[in-house]
Amino acid sequence: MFSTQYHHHSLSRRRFLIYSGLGVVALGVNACGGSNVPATPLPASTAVAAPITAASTVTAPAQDAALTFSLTARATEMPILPGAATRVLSYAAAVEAGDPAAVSAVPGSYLGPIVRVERGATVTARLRNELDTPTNVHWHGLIVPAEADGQPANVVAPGAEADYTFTVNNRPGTYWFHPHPHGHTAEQAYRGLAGLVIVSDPEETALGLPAGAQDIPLVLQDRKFDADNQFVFIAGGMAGMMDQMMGVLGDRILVNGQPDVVLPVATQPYRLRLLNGSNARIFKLGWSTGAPLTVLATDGGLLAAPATVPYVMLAPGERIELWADFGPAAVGDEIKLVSLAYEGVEAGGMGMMMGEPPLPNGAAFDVMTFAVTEPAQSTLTLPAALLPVAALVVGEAVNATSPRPFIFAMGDAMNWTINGRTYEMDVVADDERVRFGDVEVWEFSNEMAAPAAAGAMAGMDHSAHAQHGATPAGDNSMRDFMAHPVHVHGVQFQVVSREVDDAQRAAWETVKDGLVDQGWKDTVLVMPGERVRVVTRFDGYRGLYLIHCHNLEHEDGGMMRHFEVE
Ligand SMILES: [Cu+2]
Repeated sequence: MFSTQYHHHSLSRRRFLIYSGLGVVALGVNACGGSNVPATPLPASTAVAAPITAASTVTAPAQDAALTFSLTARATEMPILPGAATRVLSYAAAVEAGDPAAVSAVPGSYLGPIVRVERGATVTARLRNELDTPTNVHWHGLIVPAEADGQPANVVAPGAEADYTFTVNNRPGTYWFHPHPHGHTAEQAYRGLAGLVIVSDPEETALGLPAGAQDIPLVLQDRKFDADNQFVFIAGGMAGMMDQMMGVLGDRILVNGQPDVVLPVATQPYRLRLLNGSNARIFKLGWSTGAPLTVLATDGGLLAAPATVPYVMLAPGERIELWADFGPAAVGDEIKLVSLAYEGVEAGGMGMMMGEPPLPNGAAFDVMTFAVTEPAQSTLTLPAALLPVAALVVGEAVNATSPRPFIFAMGDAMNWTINGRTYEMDVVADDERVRFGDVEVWEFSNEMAAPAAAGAMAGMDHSAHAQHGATPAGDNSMRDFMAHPVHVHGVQFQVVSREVDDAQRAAWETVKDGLVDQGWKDTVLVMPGERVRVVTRFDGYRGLYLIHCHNLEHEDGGMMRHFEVE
């Protein structure tokens, strides 16, 4: 039974306080842009053939194989734009034991490596920290022991090294890894530290999906560059305050670390593995032809059957795999992967006053181009069925009728909170404990104000916003405008339901058809005013894990909590 009660907190005064704290008096909350506006190209499109297929031509090692590789985090520089090279952070990797082909670099990119393993393999990653700050490695989406999960409490000092050892138990799919030191995740990831783990197994191989050079990982990221081609992480002044609140948004779209990517393809099907490795950018991915997208997999691997959707929402941390058949295209055709316009996630008039980012969330832009350069004969056809997805039944949950609530909201001090709390490295609250083996329903609510703050403000009148003219219609007119991609460590979950507040519904309608919820997920986009229920079974490992927002500025800003499986 889904509760229809929505918490109409008295948010108006709170919003006023937040913005007046930023020196903003009046604001409009009209979201920018219309939906499904044709994408416009970014300026300065110089065609670069991305050297990304070469990395995909490797076969996975045998099942039950052991793989040990070093992962050295260090500062280096990389040519990205014409002119000066860009100072980046990057992992260098080398296989120490096992199949040397299991770990491959992404040529010419700060990203990588790509690690290919079969389910059942035992992996040891040896992190060497050559940065001047502590770092660690989180294996996003992989269910690994808590001590190998790369949590903020377990960091590796500069000059030190540490091993992460785990067995790969996940379903075939696309996973990734990145640093997770508290307060520094956003900057380290932004400056380049991220790689992929691709899991396969014999059942998947038997499906005969596009493989080798037709199996292409594509890491989507946005970056901001200064006049000397250097990454701008958090800008100064008002723009910097915007970055801290909204998350860092860049106006250049990079695919596998390259701008303006034009990928040559032949007239045959491809498997595209997309990761949104951005800090705060949320893509609404579509084809420039207007054709629907065929989805093979989401975060937790292959779906039970391919799904056809008009577009795909891809929030930071999420992965999606597409079947892209260029068979019907002609040599000479160029087909773009674009991000379409959507609503609900920008601050509208406030953004204007504070210096709206050049490419705000919700704007339309090109992501990359597929240039059909040669004919090919392919006998591959899209399988009608992929891999079984065992449905978790809500009725089996220990809390089927009373989901465990997680309220994602801004707290008193303009900080980011979950259930009114910010991250505490050594604390697990009583209501953050889970019994090993239990099935639970969790509810992620995206609200404007944290519960404590909202309670304290109950009964306050609305004169503040009335006096300052920020009064679109109605009591709940002071809308939440932040999306929170919620990531849970140590599990994969299934989405049970989504419900959205009436005041946010119109904006939500511009994204809802791209929320691919039918498979296993580890990161779920929770739009403004939305409540998402998920069900999961805590049968991986005992110990401390994390739930946090994967907008990395929100995460570093405290929107993260432990939970303990015990
Ligand atoms: Cu967030």
